[in-house]
Amino acid sequence: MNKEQQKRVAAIHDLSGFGKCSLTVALPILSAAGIETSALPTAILSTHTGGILGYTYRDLTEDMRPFMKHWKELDIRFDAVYSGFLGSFEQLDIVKEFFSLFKREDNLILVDPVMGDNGELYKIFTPKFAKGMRSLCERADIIVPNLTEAALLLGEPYQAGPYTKAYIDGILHKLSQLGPKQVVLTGVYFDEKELGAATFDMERNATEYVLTEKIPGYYHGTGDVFASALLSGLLNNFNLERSAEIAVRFTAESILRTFKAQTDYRFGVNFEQSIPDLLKELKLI
Ligand code: PXL
Repeated sequence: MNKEQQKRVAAIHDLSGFGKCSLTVALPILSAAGIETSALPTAILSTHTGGILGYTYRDLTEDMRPFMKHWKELDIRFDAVYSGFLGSFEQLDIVKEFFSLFKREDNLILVDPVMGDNGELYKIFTPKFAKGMRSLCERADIIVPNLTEAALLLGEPYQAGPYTKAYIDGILHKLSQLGPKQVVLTGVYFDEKELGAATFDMERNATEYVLTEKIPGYYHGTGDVFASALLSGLLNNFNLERSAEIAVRFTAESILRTFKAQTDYRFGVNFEQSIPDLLKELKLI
């Protein structure tokens, strides 16, 4: 690939108008990181579904295949395909088709298997959906689940933390056995002081932990902030471990700013004002 050529991502997520998550997080972060981002919206909601009642939900399943077909006709090539929140079994099938159509030797398929957090499924999902999501993860190069999603993918009961290294290593290995060569697990902590991510690279048989100070409270959309920053690192040619470090730092800084401002935890984190620091970490400025 021509080194001067800008990288391009296909981001397959919902658009939640308020409450920062999915596309309203992925687009600004990837764009700021210098990456062209094409959006394939799976649904349009007034807000995300996490703790906010009365949201509107317009399903866009019918539009997804025509989007995909048009992009293929235009011969658009992607350096990464990045999927997140999917609303139905049919959308899982469509995204699998998308992967088949746009997979290339040298591109990256990243699946964030958005299904739940804190041991609970998000309201719109059923346990059966987890099986479908597992078959999508089988086709990914890299997956980015939290510990709730990891348990759902593996068909195991959720375990609350703090965790042991043996438990986390076991989860990482089992997830990589599903198919992805790289796994990044979020929400990892071994004590109440620190929290972060664990990475596993199957080809190098390498496991790393990236932990940072734990901030009290639960903040919505942080999985999307993390995965978008991780992909920004990978597409700026940082390795898995360094990209995870960049993403942990960016997410933690965004959470800390939100915590200090005492913003409603459901509204998402202030990642926007961490972008200058992200760009420094990415050596873009
Ligand atoms: O951040 C995950 C997410 C994405 N999209 C929608 C959601 C959620 C989590 O609740 O509801 C619509």
